[in-house]
Amino acid sequence: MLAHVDAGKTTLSEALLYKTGAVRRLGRVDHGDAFLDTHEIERDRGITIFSKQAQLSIEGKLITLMDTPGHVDFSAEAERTLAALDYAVLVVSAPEGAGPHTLALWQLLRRYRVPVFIFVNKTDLPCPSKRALMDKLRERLDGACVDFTEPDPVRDENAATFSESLMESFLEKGSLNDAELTAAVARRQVFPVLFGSALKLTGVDELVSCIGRFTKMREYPKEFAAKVIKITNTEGVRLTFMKITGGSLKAKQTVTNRSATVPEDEVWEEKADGVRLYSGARFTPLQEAEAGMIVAVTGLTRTYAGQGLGAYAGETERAAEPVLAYTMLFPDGTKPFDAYRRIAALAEEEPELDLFWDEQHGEIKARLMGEVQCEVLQRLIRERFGLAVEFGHGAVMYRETVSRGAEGIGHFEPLRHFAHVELRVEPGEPGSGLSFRSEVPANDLAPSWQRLIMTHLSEKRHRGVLTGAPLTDVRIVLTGGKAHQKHTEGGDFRQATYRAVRNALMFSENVLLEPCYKFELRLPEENVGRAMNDIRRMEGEFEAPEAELDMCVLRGSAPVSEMRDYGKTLAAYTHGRGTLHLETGDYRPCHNAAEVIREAAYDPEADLRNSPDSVFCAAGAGFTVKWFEVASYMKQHSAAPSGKMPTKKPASAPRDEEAELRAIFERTYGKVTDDRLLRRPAGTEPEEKPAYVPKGEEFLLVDGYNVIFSWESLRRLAEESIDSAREALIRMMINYNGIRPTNLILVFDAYKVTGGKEKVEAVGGIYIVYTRESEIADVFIERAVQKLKDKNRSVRVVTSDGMEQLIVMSRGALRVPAPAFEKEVSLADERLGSIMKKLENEGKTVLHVWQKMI
Ligand SMILES: Nc1nc2c(ncn2[C@@H]2O[C@H](COP(=O)(O)OP(=O)(O)OP(=O)(O)O)[C@@H](O)[C@H]2O)c(=O)[nH]1
Ligand SMILES: [Mg+2]
Repeated sequence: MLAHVDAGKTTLSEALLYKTGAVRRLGRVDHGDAFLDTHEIERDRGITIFSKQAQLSIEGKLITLMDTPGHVDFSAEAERTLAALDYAVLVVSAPEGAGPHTLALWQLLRRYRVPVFIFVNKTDLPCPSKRALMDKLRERLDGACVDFTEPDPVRDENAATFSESLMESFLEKGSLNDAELTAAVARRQVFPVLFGSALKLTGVDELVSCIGRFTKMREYPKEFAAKVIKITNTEGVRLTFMKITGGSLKAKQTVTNRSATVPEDEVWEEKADGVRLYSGARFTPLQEAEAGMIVAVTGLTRTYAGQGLGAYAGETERAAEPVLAYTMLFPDGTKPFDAYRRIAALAEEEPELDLFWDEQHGEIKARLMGEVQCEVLQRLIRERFGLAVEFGHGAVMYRETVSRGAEGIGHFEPLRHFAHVELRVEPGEPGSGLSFRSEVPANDLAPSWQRLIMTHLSEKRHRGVLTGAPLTDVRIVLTGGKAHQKHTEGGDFRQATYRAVRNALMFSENVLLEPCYKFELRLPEENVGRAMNDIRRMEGEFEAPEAELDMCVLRGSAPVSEMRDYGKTLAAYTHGRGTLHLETGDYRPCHNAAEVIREAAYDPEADLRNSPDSVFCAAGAGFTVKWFEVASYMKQHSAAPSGKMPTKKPASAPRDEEAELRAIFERTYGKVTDDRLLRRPAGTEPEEKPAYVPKGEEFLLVDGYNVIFSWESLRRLAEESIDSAREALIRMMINYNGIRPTNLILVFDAYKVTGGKEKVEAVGGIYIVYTRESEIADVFIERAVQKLKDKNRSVRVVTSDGMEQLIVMSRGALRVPAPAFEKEVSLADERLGSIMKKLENEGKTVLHVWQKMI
C-alpha cells in the first residue's frame, strides 16, 4: 500500500482487512485504534511511521499486505518495502490528484518493475469528475491507466490499446478474458484504476474482487533465497524482516551471507532461532516459512536492510538519501561520545538515520529527512535509552564534483612498505555517483593488485577538496600502479589509492553541489504573484501555474537551503490556506558556492585523514612530499632505491579552458595554422602542476599591479596605500622565491612617471622591474617573453588579464592565472612557516634563514 501522506493507505488497509474478514472490528486512524498503526507515536500523531504487515486471504489466495508511511521524512522506509512487493496498490487522493510524491513513487515502482493497481480514494469529498481524474492519471502517470469500473467491453477495449497481443485477442474475440488481463497487469502493460472511499467503505469490495481476479502467485526457485527488508527491535529482540524469494526457511536453520561477491573473511553463519509471521502487532511462530512470505527472523545479528541472502546474497538497494544533517544536543553532563555509542544501536534499525560522529566538533550528527523524523527519533531515544536529546537546526548536506578532471598520484612508501597508484578523475553524468574502471594492462600491474585498488576506490566515502563534502558524479580511471615484490602489504594500496584520489582532486576544477527540492505549491490565486517572486529570489524554477479546483498549483524546484523553511512564510501570507509539498530532488551546482565554501573554512591539506600528499622513502626513512611536488619529485628520483618508478607520462586530461582560449584567440587573430603556437614548451608541466625547476632554466614574470588588484588581501591594502601593497607583494615574492627558487621578475608599471627610465632592482633574490615612461607592464612582459623564448628558456607569466594571456600564449609561454598563483604562493608561505618553526625548535634563529635565503 503506497501513497502520498494522508491519502488513506492505513484506512484502506483497515477496510480491506475488515471486508475480507481478517479483522472483525473496523478500527480508525483518527480514533487511534487502527490495526496497522500499532506504535504509540503513530497513534498519537495519526500518521504511519513504520511499515507494517497484515495477513488476509482473498478467494483462497493468501496475501501479505504491507502498509507503508507516506510522509516524505519516512520515504526510505517505504522504499525499502518495494524490493519485496509482488503487486502495489497506489492510493491517490481524489481531491488532491497525483502530486510530486505520487510521481516519485511511480518512478520507483517502474524501477522495481512492480505491477500496480490504483485506488482513487476520498471520492466522498468534493473532487473532479471520474473522467477528469482518469485524464490526469493518464497524463501524469501512464497512458495505460485503465478505468476498471467501466463495463467490461469498454474496459477491454481501453486495455487492448496498450498491448499488441491484447489488441489481437480483442479484435479476434471482441473481449478479453481474466487470464489475459492478469498477464497484462503482471507485465505492467495495464494499470487497473478503481474509485471509492476507504472511510465510507465504498469501492472497497470492487478492489477486493479486482485483486482476487487479476493477480497471480509468482513462481519461486527451489533454492533458499531471501531479501532483508528491515531490522527492528521489539522488546529487546532483534528482528530481521525478510521476504523469502526462494525455497523455504525453517526455524533453527543456519543462515549465511556466503556468495561469490562476499569476501571470505566477511562470511558469517548464524542460526535462525525463530520465524515469526506478523499481522499487526501480533505474530504466529512458524516451523517453516515458504517462498513469497514476509517473516521476522530472530537470532540473526549481522543482517542489514537491503541485504540479499542465499541465492541472492550480496545485493543491496539504495534508498532516498537525506539532505539535512542535524546536530544532537544532550542535557548537561552527558558525554556525547558515550551517548553516541549507545544510540548507534538504533542506527542499524533505522538505516536512514545515518548517525555520524563529527570529530571536529565532538558532536553527534544525524542525517535526517526532516523535522518530523527528528521528533520521532527524539521519542524513540527517550523510550529506549532514557536520554532527552534535542536536535539543532539541520545543516544542508552538500556534495562535490569536478567540472574538469586531472591526474593524480598516490605514493606510499614508508620504510619497508610500498604502493604506487596513478589515476585520473573525470566529470561524470549528474546523478551517476562514482564509477571506477582500470585502463592498466594486466602486464603492467597484476590483476589482483588492480582488484585491490578498485576495492579501495569503492569502499571509501571520498571527500571533495572544497568543503570536505562527499564526492559524487565522478569517474575514476586507474592509469598506472606499482607494487613491490617484498614490501607491499595490504594496507599500502589503500593509502596510495586514497592519496591519489585526493591528489587528482587538488589539480581538478571542483564544483560544489547543493540538494534541491521538487516542490508543489498550492495557494489561492491572489497569492501566486508573490509566490513566483519568492521562488525567483530563492533561485528556484517553476512551470506555468495550473488551476486545480479553486486553487492555483505551482510546480518546480529550488535549493533546499533556500526553501526549507518556506512553509512558514507561505502560511503567513496565505493565512494558512497555502500548502507546500517538498520532495527530495537532484543535486545541482550550488547557487551560493563561494559563501558556503568560505563558511566551511575547510583546508584540504590540513585534513590528515584525506591527505593529497605522498610518502617517499630516502636513506631509510619515510617523509612526506607535498601534493604539488609529487610529480616533479618522482621525475627527479625516477630511479628510486626501492624500485623503479613508472616513467610513463599519463595522458593529459581534457583541457576545456585551453580550447576556449584558443577559440577566443582565433576570433581575435584569425585561424591558428601553426599548432606550435598553442603548444606547451617541451619539458614543462601544465601550470596547475608547478614543477620544481632549478634556477637558471625557468623564468617567472609577474605582472605586479595586476596581481595586487586580483588578490583580495592586497587589493584591500592598496585601497589604503598603493605603496604598502607593492611592498607586501615584493615581500611575498621574496619568500615564495626562497621556497621555490626560479628567476622571478616582478614588473610594475611606471609609465605615468614622466621622464622615467626603465629601472631594474635585484632584491632578496628576485628582480623588480619598473617600466619606462609610456610602456605598460604588458608590453614589457611581451617583449621579455619573446627574448627569453628566443633563448629557449621556459617562461611562466602570472597575470589575470585575458588579453595579455592570449598574447603571452601566442609566444609560447605558460600563463598562470593570478588566483592559481595565489594558491601556489600561500602554499609556499605555509611551507616557509613550517621550516622556520622547525629551525626554531632546533634552536636556530629565524634571522639565519632570512639571510640564507637572500
Ligand atoms: N473523507 C475521507 N477521509 C478519509 C478517507 N480515507 C482516509 N481518510 C482520512 O484521511 C486521514 C488520513 O488517513 P490515513 O489512512 O491515516 O492515511 P495514510 O495514507 O495511511 O497516512 P500516512 O500513513 O500518514 O501516510 C484520516 O483522517 C482518515 O480518516 C476517505 O475515503 N474519505
Ligand atoms: Mg498510514
